[in-house]
Amino acid sequence: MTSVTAGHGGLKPLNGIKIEVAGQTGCGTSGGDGKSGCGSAAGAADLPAEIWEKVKNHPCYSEEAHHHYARMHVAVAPACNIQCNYCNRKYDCSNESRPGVVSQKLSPEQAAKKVLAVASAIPQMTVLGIAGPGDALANPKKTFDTFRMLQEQAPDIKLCLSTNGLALPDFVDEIVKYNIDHVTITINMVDPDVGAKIYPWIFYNHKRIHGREAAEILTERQMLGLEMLTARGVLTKINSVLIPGVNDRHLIDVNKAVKARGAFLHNIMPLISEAEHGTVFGLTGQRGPTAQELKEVQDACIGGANLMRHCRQCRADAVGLLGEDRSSEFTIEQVESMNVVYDLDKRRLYQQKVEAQREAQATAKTAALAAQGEDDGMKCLVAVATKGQGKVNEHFGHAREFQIYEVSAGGATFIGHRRVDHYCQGGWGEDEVLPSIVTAINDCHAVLVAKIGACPRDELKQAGIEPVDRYAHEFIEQAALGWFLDYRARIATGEIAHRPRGDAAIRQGAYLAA
Ligand code: CLF
Ligand code: SF4
Repeated sequence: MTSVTAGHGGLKPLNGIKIEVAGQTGCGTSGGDGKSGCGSAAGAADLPAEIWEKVKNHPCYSEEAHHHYARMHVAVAPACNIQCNYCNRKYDCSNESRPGVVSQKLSPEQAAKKVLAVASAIPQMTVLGIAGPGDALANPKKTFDTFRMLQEQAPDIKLCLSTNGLALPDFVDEIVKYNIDHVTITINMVDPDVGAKIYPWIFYNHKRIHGREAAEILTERQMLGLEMLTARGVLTKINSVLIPGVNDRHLIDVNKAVKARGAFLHNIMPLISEAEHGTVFGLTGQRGPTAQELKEVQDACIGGANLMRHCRQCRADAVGLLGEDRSSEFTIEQVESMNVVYDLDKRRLYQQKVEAQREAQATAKTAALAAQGEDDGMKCLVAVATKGQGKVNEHFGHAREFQIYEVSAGGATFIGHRRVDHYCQGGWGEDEVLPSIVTAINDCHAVLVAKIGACPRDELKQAGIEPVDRYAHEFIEQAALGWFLDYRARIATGEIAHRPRGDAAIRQGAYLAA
C-alpha cells in the first residue's frame, strides 16, 4: 500500500505514522478482526481503558451503547467543497430522512442553545455531531464556533464531526484543540478511477477540479487526514457508501487501506438512490444493494478494520436514539421558548441507571450463552422489534424498524436493521403494509416482538417467518439465544425442519422520520 505522498496539496508524506498506528489500531479487540461493531461486542475488558472511555457512551462507536444512548446533530454547516453523485442537499421533506437533508439551518449560537435544551430533556444524549447538511470542514468557522461554545457550556457532551476529508489535513490542530475525540471520514474509494465515477468535481485551492484528477486529490487528502488524526490519538470512523457495480468489491481494498492507517471502525452503508431525490445516481437509475449484497461485502471485510453495522444514515439535524428522530420536538422556535436548566447531576444520575441496565444485559447474555449446547455451525437471522434499552419491547404493529441478529450457539450478533412502515395505523392493521415488512425481513427465521395480532401472525407464518412474543421485555441477546435453543430442540425432535431463507430488501424510498 502506498503511503501518502506530497501531492496536489504540496503536503509532506507522514512517513512512519503507519507503522506507529498499526500497533494501536482500533479497539484492539482480538486484533481488530473485523467483527461487527468494534467496541460493541467489545467491552471494557477488550479495550485499552482510554479507548473504552471514549467509546462506551457513543452510540455510533459502540453497538451496545446505541441501545441506550442518543446523539444529536446540529445543522450549522450548509456548504460543501465536493460533489457526490448520491447527494442533493436541495431536497427537503418532513417525511424524509437521509444524510444531507435538514429542515432548519442553525447559527452556532442557535446550535449551542439547542444542544443544551436537548441535553436537559434527554439525559441519555451523550454526543453532539456536526454532519452537514454540507461538509463540517467546508464551514470551519461555524463548526468550530459551535464546538467552542459547547466545550464551555456542556463539558460532559462528547464532540463528533463528519467530513468528506478534502479539507481535513488543514484542521487537525483545531480538532485536537477542541477535544473532538471522534471524526468520521467518508471514503468511498482509494482508486481514482473508481472515484471518478462517484465524484464529478471537487473545489480545492480556489479551483474546481473534475474527473480522475479530482478523485486523486481527494483520496490523497483523505488518507493524509486519517494518518494525521491517528497520530494525534483521535478515533476515526470511515463511512463508505456501497454502490453496486461501482465500488462494491473495491470496498474491501478501502477497508484494508483505512485499517493500515489506524481507522477505529469502518461503516459500510447501502446507497440510498431514488429518482425522486434528484441525485445523479437516482436519475441515472443506479440501484442500491440488497440486504444480502451488503452483508456479503461486510462479511468479506472480516479480518480488516472493525465493522459498524448499526448506522441509521441520519439526517444532519437528527435528535435521539439511532433509529428514532425527535428533531421535530426541538425546532428553533420551540427551543427559544424553553426554559433550559442544564443539570449535570441529573444527567449523571440517569446515566448511572443506564450503566446498571447494561450490566444486567451483559449478565443475561452470558447466562443464555452458557445454556447453548455444542456449536454445530448452524446460523439463523432473527428480526427484533425494540424501542431501546436493549430489550424486545416493541409491538409488531408499532415497529418502524427491525433490528437483525445473527444467532448461533456461539452468540447473538447484531448485523443490521431494516426500516419498515408502521403495520398498525390508527388501531387497525394495514394489510397493504404487511408484504413490504415481510420483504424487509425475508431472510429471517423468526421475528421477536413484545406483542403481535392474530392477522399478521398468520401471514408471517405463511411466509415462513415465526412470530415470537414469549420473550417480551427480555434483553435481546437473551431472547434470541433462548429462541435459538428452542428452535434447535424442535429440529432435533423432528417437529420442524431447518430451511434456508431468501434475500431481503433494504428500503430505498424516502426514509420516514420516526
Ligand atoms: Fe453523528 Fe456520525 Fe458522530 Fe454519530 S452519526 S457525526 S458518528 S454522532 Fe452514526 Fe448517524 Fe450513522 Fe453517522 S448512525 S450516520 S454513523
Ligand atoms: Fe453531499 Fe456530503 Fe458529498 Fe458534500 S460530501 S456532496 S454534503 S454527501
